[in-house]
Amino acid sequence: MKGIFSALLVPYDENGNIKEEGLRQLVRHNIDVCGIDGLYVGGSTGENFMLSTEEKKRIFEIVKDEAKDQVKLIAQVGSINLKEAVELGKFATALGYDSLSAVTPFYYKFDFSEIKNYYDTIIRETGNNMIIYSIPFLTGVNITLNQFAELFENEKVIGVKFTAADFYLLERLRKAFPNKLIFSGFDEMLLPAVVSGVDGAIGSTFNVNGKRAKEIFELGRKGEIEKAYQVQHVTNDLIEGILSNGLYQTIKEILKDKGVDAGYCRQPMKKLNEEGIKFAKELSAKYL
Ligand code: HMN
Repeated sequence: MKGIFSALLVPYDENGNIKEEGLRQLVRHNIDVCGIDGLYVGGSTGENFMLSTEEKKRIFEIVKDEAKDQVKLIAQVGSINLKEAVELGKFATALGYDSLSAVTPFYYKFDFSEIKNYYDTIIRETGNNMIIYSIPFLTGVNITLNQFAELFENEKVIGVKFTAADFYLLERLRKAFPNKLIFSGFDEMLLPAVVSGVDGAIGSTFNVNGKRAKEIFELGRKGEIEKAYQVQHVTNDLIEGILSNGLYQTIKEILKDKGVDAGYCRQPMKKLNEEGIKFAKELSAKYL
């Protein structure tokens, strides 16, 4: 459970339905072309929080069926409907997912005892391992070092997906919990995270830029910082372009350029206009 994990995109057709064949192609592209170590399924990148329970299940099913045991699979099952999270967790566990992950419950201001109960419930009901998904800039939920310590007391909480630029907290976590898995979540800060000792990274841009991410990860771990930064600089030129044009839409357009039927984003996310598509194709030609 270490290394570079793509936060899997999901291709949707013009009506927002899952493009099953495109999803299978994308799984293959990640494994065969990008050479990633694992897939994080059902995350923000999969547009998960806009889907029905049945759609989320279908995605878990297709991905497992296509990837088999070739790479590690993490199922993000978090939902502020705790019953749904448990149902999805049981489903993914039965399919053979290596671990679950769940976003911190958001929207309402849940207190820490409620957050802890949410994780303990999913773990108790599913029996699977759990990776806390912490992404404060989207959820507004900040977990302190002491609160992480309380969550980590449950031995089934094997780690955290840490999507934040708080390198002080990251350092404190690394020192305090050498045996828990820490995955960084911002692809543009991969190298600083690797230097801070993360075990891996989970990111959206790895769906197209997985090879460079692996290089950064491996060079960084060997202490070859200068070389690693060269790769991070090119990566960030690409990411800067992607972010300026529309994150998931642009990655999907790049994937189409590479022959993957990556479809569109689901509404309310908008489509790229002609100019945006052209720009994505230029990024694809220049960087990938
Ligand atoms: C997920 O839940 O799908 C991902 O793990 C999220 C991941 O951390 C990405 N964050 C978001 O998309 C909000 C990053 O890969 C991000 O897309 C990238 O660093 C560009 O900012």
